[in-house]
Amino acid sequence: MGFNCGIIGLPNVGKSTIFNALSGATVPMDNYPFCTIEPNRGVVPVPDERLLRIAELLQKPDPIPTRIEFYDVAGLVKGASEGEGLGNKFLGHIRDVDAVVHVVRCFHDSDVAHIAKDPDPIRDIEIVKTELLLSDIEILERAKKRLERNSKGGDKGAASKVNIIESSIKHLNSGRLLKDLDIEDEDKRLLREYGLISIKPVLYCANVDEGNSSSDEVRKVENYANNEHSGFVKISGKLEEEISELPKEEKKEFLLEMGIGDSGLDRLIRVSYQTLELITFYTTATKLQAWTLHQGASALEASAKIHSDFEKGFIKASVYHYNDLITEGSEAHLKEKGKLRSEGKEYIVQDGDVIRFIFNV
Ligand SMILES: Nc1nc2c(ncn2[C@@H]2O[C@H](COP(=O)(O)OP(=O)(O)O)[C@@H](O)[C@H]2O)c(=O)[nH]1
Ligand SMILES: [Mg+2]
Repeated sequence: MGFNCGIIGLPNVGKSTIFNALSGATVPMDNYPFCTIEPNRGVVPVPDERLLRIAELLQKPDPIPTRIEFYDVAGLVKGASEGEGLGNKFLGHIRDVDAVVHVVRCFHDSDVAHIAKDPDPIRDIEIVKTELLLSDIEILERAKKRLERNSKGGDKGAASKVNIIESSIKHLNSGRLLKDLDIEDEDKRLLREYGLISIKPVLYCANVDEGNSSSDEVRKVENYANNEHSGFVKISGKLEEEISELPKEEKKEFLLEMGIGDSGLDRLIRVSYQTLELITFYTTATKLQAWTLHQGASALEASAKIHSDFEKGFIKASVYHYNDLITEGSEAHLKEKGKLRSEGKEYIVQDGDVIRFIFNV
């Protein structure tokens, strides 16, 4: 399955509006539109300039973009971590996502109810964050009790796990997300087994009034995101929803008129992709196609994305980089200049690699 982002936030902040806008996203990949899995789950193609340039240079029509899934998680209420009705279910759903897109209301509209009269995005962020932290603390407290019992029963590994859990709980109690806890990768892998939420990457999405996108409030959210090492993107949900409902031709015209070449949605999709620490590589064998990998993945893992036969019978990968293709202009020139390399299974795939797998089954 692909990578997915859960859209979360307080009620009435514009989550569903943004999700609906995504379902009509204005990406230039007409043949691969939004695809709905369930009413609140959908897959969007990732806008990719490089893919279009490669298609031009290699004369490969109809390239296939890579995709990312978005999931509109029903609103969170205060007390969710105490397991009250919907709240608990909400937290359960976020446990399944790879990254969290946290929508923050920065728009002003007295017709749309909000939890408090005065808008205060940072307070709103912290209400949601507190529930996530409390939920993680509860999970870890339970795990700790279990491990302590096992430790007494003679399980030698349990004691060191308890240490990791204790420092995690301390970190959470100081109001910080587990994703920023500075521990060894191995220990982080251990933590991942517990279905924790705050260990996931976060992207704050400021939903702003159209035309007033650089207010103090928005800057505060951006700073907050930076301090937390989280992603940030601003978008006007309502405007994007309106654009997404226009017929295709009008959509392009409208974006040009407004001077928005790059729609907020494209940015949202792209930044989500970055937040997930994903990279893109390309294959050109039959069709030109973009594929998604985790940063640091090997050529063998890349081959497995395409076909299990590639993985089983992997011999080598013939690789060049997108930038070199742009510089040299064609694959023939790349070869002449020696920029076409042969790599083995262990090769760490780079964002922008164009790969041909050579395999034997
Ligand atoms: N003025 C304004 N209203 C918005 C914006 N985004 C969403 N809304 C409105 O806010 C209300 C709640 O939006 P919705 O997307 O359902 O919020 P959710 O509860 O977070 O899913 C709806 O009436 C939307 O039309 C925006 O950017 N500006
Ligand atoms: Mg909603």
